Amino acid sequence: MVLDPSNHHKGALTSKRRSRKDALRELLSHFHSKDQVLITIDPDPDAIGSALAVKRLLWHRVQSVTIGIIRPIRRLNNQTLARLLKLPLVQLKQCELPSFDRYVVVDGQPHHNDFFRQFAYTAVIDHHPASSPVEAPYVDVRPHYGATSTILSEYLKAAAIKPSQTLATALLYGIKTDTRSFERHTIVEDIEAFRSLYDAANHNVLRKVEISDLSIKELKFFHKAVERKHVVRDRIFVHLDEVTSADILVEIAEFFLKIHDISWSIVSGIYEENLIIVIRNDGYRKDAGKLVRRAFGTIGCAGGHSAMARAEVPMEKLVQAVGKRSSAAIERYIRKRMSHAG
Ligand SMILES: [Mn+2]
Repeated sequence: MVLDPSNHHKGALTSKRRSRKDALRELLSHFHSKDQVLITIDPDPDAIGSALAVKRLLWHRVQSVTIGIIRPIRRLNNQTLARLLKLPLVQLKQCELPSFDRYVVVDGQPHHNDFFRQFAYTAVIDHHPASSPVEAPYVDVRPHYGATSTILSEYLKAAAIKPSQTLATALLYGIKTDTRSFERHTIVEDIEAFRSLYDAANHNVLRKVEISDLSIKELKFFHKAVERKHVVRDRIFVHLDEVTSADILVEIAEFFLKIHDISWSIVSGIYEENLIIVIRNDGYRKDAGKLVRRAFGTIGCAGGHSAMARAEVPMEKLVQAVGKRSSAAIERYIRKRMSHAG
């Protein structure tokens, strides 16, 4: 069955509440006390929060619940979340999968990847659009929701479960990341769930998670950036040669914008044989996107918004245009293109 509460009982609140209770009852009816349950997730914050909520819903109702992640957690923020909250996540390996009695997927659907595809799921709870029909005994897909964590918060409420601090923190972070703090794809249910979780969450942990963007290895790029920077009026330029990820360019560009009389920061580096140029400005009467398109649109791909933009130029083309590959030459080229463009 496909459950979409927005289409049912649109009238009275009581009937809406009953429908959520019905959904909960139906979900739980598919699980038995002897079951060993595996929840599979692609570990982003929304999926992690949702999986923890399902584990809580099934607590004392089944033999065991394992949360299996189908790939290692890459984002440092999410690694911090898992470490600080000591989350019980198990890395699944394709070659040695133990067998379980029931399988659940949250914040994803069976056809989303090959790993999911191999399981006969008992329950699918998700907020992505159902691009192809989902076959499972219990399906709750609500594409209009900002986060699956919101959907699971409603199940917890229907079950009269007060989430623990760990669960509330994970769900809150799931809602925050998927809605980008309510800047996109948000409905009133997401805000309601956020509000109801807020007091129970650990905001110190949340803050540390949200600012954990750097690894100790990346500090050397800050060092290099501070030493190599060129300031031209209210613009700061730096070229960092080869970098280990494009994200570090964003971190440094945002860091330089903290300098009070700097309005623009232009940080570049080479990643996977592309020159990547990251631009940030203070957003006042400026258009970084337009500037970067004018400066680099003909030689590579370039685009962005008024306060943030990015360009990527294949090194082959760059070397043709610059004549050589030296740091100084590349930096000079970027400065020249930027000043000609505006
Ligand atoms: Mn999600």
